[in-house]
Amino acid sequence: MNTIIIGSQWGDEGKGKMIDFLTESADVVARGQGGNNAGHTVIANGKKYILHLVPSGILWPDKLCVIGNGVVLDPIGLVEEINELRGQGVTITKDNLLISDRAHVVLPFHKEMDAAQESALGKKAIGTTKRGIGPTYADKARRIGVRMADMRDPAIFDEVLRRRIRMANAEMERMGLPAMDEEKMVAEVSAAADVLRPHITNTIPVMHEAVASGKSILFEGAQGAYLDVDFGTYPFVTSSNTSSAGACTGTGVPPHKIDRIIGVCKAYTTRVGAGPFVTEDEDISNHLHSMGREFGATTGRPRRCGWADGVLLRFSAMFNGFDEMAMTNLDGYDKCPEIKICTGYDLDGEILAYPPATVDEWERCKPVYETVPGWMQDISSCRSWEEIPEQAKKFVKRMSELIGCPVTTVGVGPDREQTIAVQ
Ligand code: 2SA
Ligand code: GDP
Ligand code: MG
Repeated sequence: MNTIIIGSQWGDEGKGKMIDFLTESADVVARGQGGNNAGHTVIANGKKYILHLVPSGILWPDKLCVIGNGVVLDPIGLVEEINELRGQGVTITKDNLLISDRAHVVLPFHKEMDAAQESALGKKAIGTTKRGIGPTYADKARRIGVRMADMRDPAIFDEVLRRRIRMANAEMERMGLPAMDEEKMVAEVSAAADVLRPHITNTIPVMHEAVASGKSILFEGAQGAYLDVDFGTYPFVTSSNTSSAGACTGTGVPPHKIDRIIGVCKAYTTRVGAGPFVTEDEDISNHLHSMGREFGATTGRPRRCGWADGVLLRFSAMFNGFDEMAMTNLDGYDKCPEIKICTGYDLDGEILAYPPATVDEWERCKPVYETVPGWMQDISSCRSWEEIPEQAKKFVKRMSELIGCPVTTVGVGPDREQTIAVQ
């Protein structure tokens, strides 16, 4: 069974937790896009782990983790992450963590360029994580990128790195930015390359051999569907294909080898960074933040919060091809006497069933809500569908109808055992 897991909203739906939940029955866990802008929280055995580049499968013994060709990889960031995980007792070796030789490398100047573009945009800034993601994918598209394969031979890497840094410094000068210290950058990046070198390989045959021998692969999506550079709230998006198709281009596994696509959604909606958000609501934002919830796992920024959005999820299910949906954070509504569900977008008097294409139109959309009663009780200790209150069950069923695919699990808390199968 080869399964793709995709965030169906704007990221942070709880993919890390769902992936961890499904890893038990998987042999290989692979990432195909994004970089260390991602933050996946997993709480296992009472310990909290936040993963950025390393696939969540690393927390299980005997699982193979693959960072695919579609990922943009910050070598310094990855070494830090590996060291942190090792400090928490996680075993990471060249045998359980493979890195594609085709993955593009995020260099320190990419982060500077990311920050510079954000400040140049002023009020129109995207609200990026400033991890250099956009500039690195731009290098890939401009065909001037550095790839992990270039790291294999230290002498060649030194040459490639210096050439790219000099080009970047010329570009920085044109942008009116100070040049970066070439020697310092070469030393830092080369030190990280020395640590990562044993992990670099052609991961594509590894994936194909896994498929051929009947092993189960879990494709771990990062960010969310509406941050997809093609389908999202462009230009308020990230620079990769966060939707299901990105799993194939990002790992080299062909589409017909995929058996199942699972969307992950929150019972409500969140977004971090700027851009349109039709169901955004100050009351629910304040309510969730007051409980210490909804802060960025990478940057610590408070996430914007809003009501459940059927329009968003219906379209997401369409372009991702969800077979089923895993709904997390149902417990976020425990203290809400009423819950609003958005069933349509009102754009200048016309009710849209799907989101519009431009930010200008998105921003003019008003949510059409239906209101359902809440359950007003703590559901975090529920461990089976029978224990879930009737009003919560009705909410989940209504969401399934609106999305057009079944919600098969609900989350009532961040722990591994707080995921319940819907009956
Ligand atoms: P970027 O840095 O170029 O990818 O930013 C572009 C947009 O993509 C959003 N983005 C994210 N949205 C949600 N979660 C992300 N990961 C972290 C988390 C975020 C954090 O897990 O909480 O800690 O702030 C993530 N990564 C990128 C970003 O907000 C921009 O809207
Ligand atoms: P990801 O990027 O999709 O992996 O999600 P993040 O880890 O960035 O954010 C999801 C947050 O919700 C994390 O703090 C999780 O621990 C938490 N979480 C996931 N599922 C649930 C749930 O069902 N209930 C509660 N209370 N928290 C959850
Ligand atoms: Mg996250």
